[in-house]
Amino acid sequence: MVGGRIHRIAVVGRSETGKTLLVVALLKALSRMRGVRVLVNVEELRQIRYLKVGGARERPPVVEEYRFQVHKSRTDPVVGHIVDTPGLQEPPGRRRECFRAAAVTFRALLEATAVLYVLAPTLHPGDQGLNLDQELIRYASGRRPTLVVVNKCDLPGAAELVRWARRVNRTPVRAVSALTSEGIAELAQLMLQRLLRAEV
Ligand SMILES: Nc1nc2c(ncn2[C@@H]2O[C@H](COP(=O)(O)OP(=O)(O)O)[C@@H](O)[C@H]2O)c(=O)[nH]1
Ligand SMILES: [Mg+2]
Repeated sequence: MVGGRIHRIAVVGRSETGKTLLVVALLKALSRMRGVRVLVNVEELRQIRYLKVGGARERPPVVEEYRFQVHKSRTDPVVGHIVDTPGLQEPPGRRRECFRAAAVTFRALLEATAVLYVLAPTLHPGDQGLNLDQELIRYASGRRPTLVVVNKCDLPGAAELVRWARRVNRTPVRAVSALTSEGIAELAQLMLQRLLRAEV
């Protein structure tokens, strides 16, 4: 194991940016990579997609962790956990649930060894919430390797959001679509390189 520890990659961002669908897409991409073993099977991924994508507000805010191993050699697998967070909910519907979701998300952020920060073009420059995103990206990237992901690149406004994200922070920014899989294989590879420092 590199450094003998488990790598915890927290997937953080506002609700409805597609974090859960992105986690499913990344796990699928990882499972197709040689030397990577994902401890969630295709049927379970289907279930996660069916049960957990969309409608976040109806569920109790908890984190879900998915494990994978990168085998650079037989004897020293790198162990990674992808931590799907409930996210920062808005607009505040049920306040209690929102605060709980935020608390759970912040705890995952604090415990993470690396961060995938997810934005989506349903948010847009000028949107007040982007100030919070920017603060959180700055906070995360000052302490641990961080990648900014602009999800939903199949929707209009993604290119503008990528330009905004590149202007306001120094971490790498990647545009992907968890829905169409565009950019997902490359993101999975980059995640192993930059967040785990484990190339396969
Ligand atoms: N068009 C499009 N929709 C997406 C994409 N990723 C997720 N979604 C949709 O966005 C909504 C929220 O997704 P979800 O994964 O639950 O977001 P989360 O709250 O951040 O976990 C769902 O309706 C998804 O189908 C994408 O890449 N493109
Ligand atoms: Mg979710």
